[in-house]
Amino acid sequence: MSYFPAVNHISYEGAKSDNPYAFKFYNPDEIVSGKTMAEHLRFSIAYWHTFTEALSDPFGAGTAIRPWNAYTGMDLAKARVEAAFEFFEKINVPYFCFHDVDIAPEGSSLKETYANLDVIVAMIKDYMKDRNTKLLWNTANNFTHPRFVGGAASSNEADVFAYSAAKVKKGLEIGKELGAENYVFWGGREGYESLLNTDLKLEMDNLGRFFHMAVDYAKEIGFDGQFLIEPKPKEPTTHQYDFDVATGYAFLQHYGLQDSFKFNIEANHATLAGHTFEHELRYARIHHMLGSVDANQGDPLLGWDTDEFPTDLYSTTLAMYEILQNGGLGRGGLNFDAKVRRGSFEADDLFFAHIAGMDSFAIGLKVAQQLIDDRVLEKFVDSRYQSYKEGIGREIVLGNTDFHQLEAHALSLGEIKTRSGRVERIKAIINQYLLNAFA
Ligand code: XUL
Ligand code: CO
Repeated sequence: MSYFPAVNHISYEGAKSDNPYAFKFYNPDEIVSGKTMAEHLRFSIAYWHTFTEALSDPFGAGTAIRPWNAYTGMDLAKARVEAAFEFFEKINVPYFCFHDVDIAPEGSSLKETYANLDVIVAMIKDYMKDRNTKLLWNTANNFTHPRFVGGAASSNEADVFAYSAAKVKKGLEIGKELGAENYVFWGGREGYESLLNTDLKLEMDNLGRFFHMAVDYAKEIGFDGQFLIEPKPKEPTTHQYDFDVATGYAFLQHYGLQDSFKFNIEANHATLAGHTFEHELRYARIHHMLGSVDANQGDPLLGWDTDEFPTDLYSTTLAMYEILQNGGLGRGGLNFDAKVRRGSFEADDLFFAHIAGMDSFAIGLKVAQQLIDDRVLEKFVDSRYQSYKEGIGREIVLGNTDFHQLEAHALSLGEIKTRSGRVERIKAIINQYLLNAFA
């Protein structure tokens, strides 16, 4: 049985193609600087958005018309697995990601939830055996059920802390079983609404303890996936503890966890934090903490996490610039933590959306590689910081100066000359590269 009978394997047809079921720029086998596009981009599909999402919003019911909608319970979970693997193969994406509750329904007890998971995990494992699909990461949904009203590891209820630990323990076992390359911790409701009723110190200490126990358990069972924290500044809570990469990195260092974690950086979370996507990628990269990416984009006119498919070429280019400068994503990938709009409710839209995202990152990859090859940004940055390559600047970066010496230098100066930042010139050049990359 086929869930998408009208769609065949999506392949590359080039920039002139008007076939909506074809890639125009993503050519998986094309070599870019020694690696294929597929190897660079390591695309992944988010199970929750593509196979579980009903496309509801706070004011309206779900609109999604899905070929598996006729099923319920475990039959629905199984139908979704069948549909998912058909989709992965047709769209030619090598990885997927899921939360525990995305793949199997919660039972009336934790034991029953485990049993449901075991059935579906066995089915997924079976599907993975003779296909090319791999698990980029899995995670625990410790935020949707009402028990998580006060958080999970940072809940005011110790029983919820324990329950959350049990779900992560099971998640690590599943990750090991399916060969996950990473395991993700997104803070969910790890944060608070009001300081008036919150023991901030206890909550953060508990979060630190929780992560240590997760690291210990992974070691115990030989799960070798990379642990990733996914920062987000707000939503659902007003103050999320993993606000952004800088805050998360300080947290990890404070609790002695910095060697066990990297970051999973989501574009829309970056912009919610008042940063650009590339800022978060850069911050993680320069600290050797860039692990993986949730590829999406926000709506600058809305103040929440809209999880749109990435189509902004400027953003994909600057993101790929950071990823290439990082030497790639290692065990990470570009996971489309993105959903079709509520008005794009047909199953075909799932294909169109992923094609749009994959083509946008393929363009970003090619343009970023050309910018790097021509040292476009490096030339501007080098000349802007020239003053640190000679004279007093060189002494400063070598650590050879103190305030006495610097004061003496300052007193000897006439009027200080500064240089233009040239931002408009740089942006114009990036536009030229964007337009010329496929000319
Ligand atoms: C929520 C979000 C999550 C994480 C995984 O904003 O991004 O879907 O990626 O829990
Ligand atoms: Co995400």
